[in-house]
Amino acid sequence: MAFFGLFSRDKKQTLDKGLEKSKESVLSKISRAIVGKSTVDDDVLDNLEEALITSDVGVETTLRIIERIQERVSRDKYMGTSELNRILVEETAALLQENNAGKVSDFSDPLPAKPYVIMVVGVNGVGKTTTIGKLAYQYKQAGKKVYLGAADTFRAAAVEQLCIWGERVGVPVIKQQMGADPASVAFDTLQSAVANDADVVLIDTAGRLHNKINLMNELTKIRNVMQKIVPDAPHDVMLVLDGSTGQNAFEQAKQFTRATNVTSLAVTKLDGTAKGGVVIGISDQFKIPVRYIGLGEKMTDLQVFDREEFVRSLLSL
Ligand SMILES: Nc1nc2c(ncn2[C@@H]2O[C@H](COP(=O)(O)OP(=O)(O)OP(=O)(O)O)[C@@H](O)[C@H]2O)c(=O)[nH]1
Ligand SMILES: [Mg+2]
Repeated sequence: MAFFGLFSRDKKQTLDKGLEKSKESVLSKISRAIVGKSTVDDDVLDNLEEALITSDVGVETTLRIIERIQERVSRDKYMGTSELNRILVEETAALLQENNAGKVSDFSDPLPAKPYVIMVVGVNGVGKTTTIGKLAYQYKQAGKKVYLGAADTFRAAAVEQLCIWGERVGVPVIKQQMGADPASVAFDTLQSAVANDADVVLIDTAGRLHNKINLMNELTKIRNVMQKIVPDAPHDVMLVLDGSTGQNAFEQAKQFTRATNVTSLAVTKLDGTAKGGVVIGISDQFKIPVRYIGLGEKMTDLQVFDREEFVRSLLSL
């Protein structure tokens, strides 16, 4: 079987490198789970359960994985521990596949609307602006015309930061002064995008969860105002989560998806953390698909999330 058929070598190397710390951590826990054991017995499964939970996979998802492994072990009572890793990878990948059918999309795929409007949301510092910069780069590389909207008007530095990304990637940024009405910036952005025949619009927003009601009201207002220009905008509301916060990212996803209509997820900062297992839990537990993962600060450090590749990279010996 060609697992890496559609997946270039480069991409796989970036993924492996980005997940290095998480992989080291989870595999050392798994090897401790089986030390001194030749067959997969209840002790081994208990230890494996602990290894996955402490690797931020989350309790519910871990129990689902263990249950699947148990089922296989009950069919093969003398299953050796040497087979455990292969079975873990297979069952975890199958679990995620079950939950989120559909193919992995790519930046060069045709978009379902023009302009296709993506509103990016999430709490402070999770990587919204950086993810927008990386997405702009990828879409541009794929030959699409991109517009950015600086609707985070909360801080002057926020507008500036998006403008730096715009210059770096070579795409226009629509902005107003700090403190301006974010909905008005979004309106301007869509107007320019439509007038200039843009393919993709990415709207940056401020993330202040300490004032949740205001934040949600602001997002609703941005949405309503955009619809005056593009009636079905936003086509995607992308929630950005900081993967290095582990279970906290999970909690944020729960809260946000309850409060606003999120349609996709991006999990950032998976490089330099040992908590990458959280992506498995998030991908299993939320009906909303994880679409992108962030593996560093550079514009090339973003990947379309491929469940099977991710599981293989993180969990394979
Ligand atoms: N290592 C690493 N750093 C990242 C990644 N994504 C973002 N960052 C860094 O995280 C920090 C915050 O990123 P921003 O993009 O400014 O986050 P934000 O959500 O826009 O933050 P606010 O605008 O303050 O709400 C920056 O220093 C980024 O370089 C990633 O995938 N890996
Ligand atoms: Mg920002």
